[in-house]
Amino acid sequence: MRLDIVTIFPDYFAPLGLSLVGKAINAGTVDVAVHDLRDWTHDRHRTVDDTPYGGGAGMVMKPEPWGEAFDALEQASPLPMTVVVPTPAGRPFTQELAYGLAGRPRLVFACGRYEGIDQRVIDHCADAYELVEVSLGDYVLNGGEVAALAIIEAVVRLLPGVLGNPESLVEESHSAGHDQLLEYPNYTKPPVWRGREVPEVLLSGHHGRVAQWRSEQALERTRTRRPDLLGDDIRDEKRT
Ligand code: 6GU
Repeated sequence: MRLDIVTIFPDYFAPLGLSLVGKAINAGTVDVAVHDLRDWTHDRHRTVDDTPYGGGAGMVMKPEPWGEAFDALEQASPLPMTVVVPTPAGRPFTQELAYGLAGRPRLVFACGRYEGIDQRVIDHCADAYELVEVSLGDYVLNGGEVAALAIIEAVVRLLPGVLGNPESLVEESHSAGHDQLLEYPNYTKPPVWRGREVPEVLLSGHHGRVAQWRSEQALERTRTRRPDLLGDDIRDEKRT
């Protein structure tokens, strides 16, 4: 998979060289290029923003540098582009959307700052490429950079060969975000830590009871933290 990131803060993406994504880059599973939007400006101040038509607070990202950026990226590779615009006004990012993006050959992240990007850039991308506006949730970040990092990590770990143990993907596909339950709590050694004991059932060696306990814990957690993930029937069911 090819990833292009367009931003006025290329340094935000240094962590892509670390951990799992870094390994995927070194293995050649993903090819990442980070681009400074200001490279497509032509004035002395490398201006990327301007005041909003109609008035109001804040600044809007000018269309011209974005247009040149997309033209240049299009020229650089024949792979069809899926443009991902992180914005709190986007569609909610879910595991299902991560799987969808993981199936695309080339993702181009357009990271906006200020009050956003001139709408004509978004409309142009919808016409010329595949466009997905994505939100991480109902809160506001200062720009798309941190959101793009999160989306990239969620997508790259789904690519074939990236996770050490593909079984963990199978388990996840039955868990949160994929219409099931939150994960049960996990424990490791020692059996007592600062007076807190590991639940006895986990030490029992009784696989059937362990599985039963875990599914109860997962259901109870989901009921209290994320009732929206449960159907009305399960949500209202009497606890046993
Ligand atoms: Cl994807 N971008 C920005 N700028 N803010 C956000 C967001 C995305 N998701 C939640 N807040």
